[in-house]
Amino acid sequence: MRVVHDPSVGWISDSWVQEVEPGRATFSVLRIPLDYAVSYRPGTRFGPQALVAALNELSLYCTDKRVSLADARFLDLGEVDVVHSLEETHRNVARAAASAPPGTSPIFLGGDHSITDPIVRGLMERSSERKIGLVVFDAHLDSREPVSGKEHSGNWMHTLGDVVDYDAVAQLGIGSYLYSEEYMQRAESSGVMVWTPYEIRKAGWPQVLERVVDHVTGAADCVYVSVDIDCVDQAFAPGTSASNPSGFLPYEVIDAAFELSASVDVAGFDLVEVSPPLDRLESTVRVGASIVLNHVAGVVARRARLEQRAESPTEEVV
Ligand SMILES: [Mn+2]
Repeated sequence: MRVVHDPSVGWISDSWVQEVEPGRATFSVLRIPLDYAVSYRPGTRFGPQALVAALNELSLYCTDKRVSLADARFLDLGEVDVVHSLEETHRNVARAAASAPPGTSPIFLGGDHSITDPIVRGLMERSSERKIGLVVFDAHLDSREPVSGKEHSGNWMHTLGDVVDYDAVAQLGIGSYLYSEEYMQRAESSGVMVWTPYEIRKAGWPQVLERVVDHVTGAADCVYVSVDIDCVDQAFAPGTSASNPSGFLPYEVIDAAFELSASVDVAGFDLVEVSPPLDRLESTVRVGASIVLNHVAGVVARRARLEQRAESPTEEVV
């Protein structure tokens, strides 16, 4: 069945462009259909196309935050070339991230979580003068030691340690009964700020996000945001390789994506681990698409606030 859109609403599907339009908030979108670095069940190679299809069913208005995305444009950078060698594929990812057009805010649609390592390296090359911190939403620490010949998506946080300062990293959503005490201690003693869903609910989201932003921006100039959809509870996001009970509710991550991007300079954003073959009623991919758009809405809101401040510098804009 073909959905007929009311043209007066304004849809994401009408906002995909081939060139940067001056004056517009433009997001460069790169699709990375990779799934053979996944640690458990494959299928994320179908994530990017499903996410784009889900995005195309959405309008350009964020009702929750009353933010219009009418001026947002999505520069389609296409798909990264995924080849049999993971090393070569990662090189392609890094190259593509490094060449995201200046002035655009890059969004990466995965794909398994192994892509975050080469993306961050590529973005560091793209703007080498700025130090990048990380805010990661994930049920997993992804800090395992790489095992030769068994490279998988569970060690990118470990491998990024040679270029990222862990004092500028926060991981939100780590699940219970997935790691030993030693893993948590190692993460926290290396400088990473770790929050479990339970701890966040006890402390309150606004307070936690404030502390996360303080932590990360205290040691970095800008922030890369990575969202592994398995941070969302398996009741809402079953379509992922390693789904989890006791994860976040969808709206918690959807809202946090907005609040973060509205308050800090985001160097790039990824949404990974959506696996359509494991999904049910497209619920996982729709949660993922909403998270992506709330990130977009946050960037648009921050940009509008900065422009307003530039126009009336004497006024205090909160
Ligand atoms: Mn994960």
